[in-house]
Amino acid sequence: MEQTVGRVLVIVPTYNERENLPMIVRRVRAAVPEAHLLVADDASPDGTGEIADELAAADDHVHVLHRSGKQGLGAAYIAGFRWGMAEGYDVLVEMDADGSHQPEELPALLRALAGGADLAIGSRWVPGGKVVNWPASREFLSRGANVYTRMMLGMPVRDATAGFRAYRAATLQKIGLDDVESQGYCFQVDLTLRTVRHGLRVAEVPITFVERTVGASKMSRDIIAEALWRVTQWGVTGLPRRLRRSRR
Ligand SMILES: Nc1nc2c(ncn2[C@@H]2O[C@H](COP(=O)(O)OP(=O)(O)O)[C@@H](O)[C@H]2O)c(=O)[nH]1
Ligand SMILES: [Mg+2]
Repeated sequence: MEQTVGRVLVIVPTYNERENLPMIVRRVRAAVPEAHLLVADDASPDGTGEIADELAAADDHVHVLHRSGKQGLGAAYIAGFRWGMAEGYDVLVEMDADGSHQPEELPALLRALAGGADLAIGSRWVPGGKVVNWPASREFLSRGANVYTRMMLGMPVRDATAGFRAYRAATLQKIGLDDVESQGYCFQVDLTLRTVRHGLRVAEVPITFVERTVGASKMSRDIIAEALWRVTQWGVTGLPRRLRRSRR
């Protein structure tokens, strides 16, 4: 597998995930033994950073990026991407620490890259995709966010907010990370839009998303507000471009 896509770095952003981190590291190491892991911890008050250090000390495939404080998922991933690209990884994977993204499904994402995709998204909202243990309110939020995103941005992507994905390093180089302002979960939509606008190939791979059983979600009103505001803004500023396209 790895021969076909090159060196893989799985980036796991953490904020208060001490109960989850050892489990997710163990599962990634078992599912894709060649891959390396980078834990990007925002100085979690619960000591996740120290646990990450212990895991890294015991395993040369595990690395830690300590950040100074909670700055959002987008900022943590950008720091992780930069670290991984500087280290020469060919594929940068995004994966939550809480078990929602099953490491056992990572090989399917990597296969999609090997098959020619520039970005492989682990999708809940394509045929075969599933969500386990979500309250109706959370499913409504995710489906609604994706319907709104598709309407505003006109992207042919069913799960643009998904956080389980694999990028080729070349994709991130092409789309550029320097001017990404998204801090929260709209970071996912932001990078998807950039990838589509660059004419790069996005593959959606069905996954089963399993809601966490331990620890707390960091989803918040502020994160939803940022996403709504930014997607609306991208939709409005991108409108002339969509109209030009549709006339052709
Ligand atoms: N480093 C860092 N990680 C974060 C931040 N916000 C969320 N995360 C991590 O991102 C992943 C997804 O967050 P989670 O709370 O599970 O979101 P949900 O699955 O949408 O409810 C988890 O691994 C979190 O620990 C942040 O501000 N900084
Ligand atoms: Mg979660």
